[in-house]
Amino acid sequence: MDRIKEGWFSEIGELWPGQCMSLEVEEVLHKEKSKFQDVLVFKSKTYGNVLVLDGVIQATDRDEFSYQEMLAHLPMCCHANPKKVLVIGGGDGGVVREVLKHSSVESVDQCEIDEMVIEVSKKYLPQMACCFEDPRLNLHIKDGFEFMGQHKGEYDVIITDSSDPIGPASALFEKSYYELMKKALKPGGVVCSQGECIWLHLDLIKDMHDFCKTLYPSVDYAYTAIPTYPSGQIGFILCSLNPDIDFREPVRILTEADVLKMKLKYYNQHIHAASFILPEFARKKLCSKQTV
Ligand code: JA2
Repeated sequence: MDRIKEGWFSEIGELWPGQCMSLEVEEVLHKEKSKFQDVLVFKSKTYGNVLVLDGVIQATDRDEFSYQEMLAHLPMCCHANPKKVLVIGGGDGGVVREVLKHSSVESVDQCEIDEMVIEVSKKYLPQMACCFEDPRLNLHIKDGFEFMGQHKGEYDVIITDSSDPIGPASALFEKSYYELMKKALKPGGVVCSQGECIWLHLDLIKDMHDFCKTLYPSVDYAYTAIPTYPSGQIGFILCSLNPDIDFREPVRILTEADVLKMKLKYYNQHIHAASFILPEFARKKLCSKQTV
């Protein structure tokens, strides 16, 4: 399907029926089918370079920091001393870039299924793919679900930076994956996953929130504003085996000096707390007992 017409890319998809985001295209930089998906990178008129997988926008130069910083720093700041971190997916490199800004981190395993995503990101999204040579990073080109099953009690923080539940990432939205993550965590560990959007996927979020609560004593949901994801928002599901954790109150507060030193453009201690405050329709749904 050709998604570029008359110089505009349109993100048409069954997960957001009846609506789409369009970006004006200056130049197509890369178009290829990988083993897993269609990979497209184009230079847009006003959002910099854009990575698209199977017709779905994954990252743009202009607004990626909103998603990458929140997905990384929400869980990292809720752990007292995160040393060993696992990132599933995230082949653009942005989340690893953020994780490595924490000086407590000794090693990061990253497991990305599609090597082509990493290769095109190194070439066309260098501000994201800037840390693949870091000696603390161990890169695995593998299926994330399988990788998770092979690691037990190893990680302080596990971050799942996945595309949507249709396509190669679908298994990462299932209960069995959250069971495997639970086993892969160290005591007191924290997980944080791409959690879709309350305007479009509240049923899916409710379902995940419910099954997470059967597995973990602490579960919460936060979200961020990002213009190029459907409906302009995307959320994060946080879980921990530590029953005393309050995700809304980070155990490590980044000072203004930290924020400056880490070159953060979105995350700070105030947005951390604010990101968990849901509008009433979503708060009510996630609090309610029924699973409908
Ligand atoms: N972007 C990615 C990724 C995994 C690999 C490379 C880029 C994302 N996960 C987040 C996508 C959010 C999708 C919103 N419709």
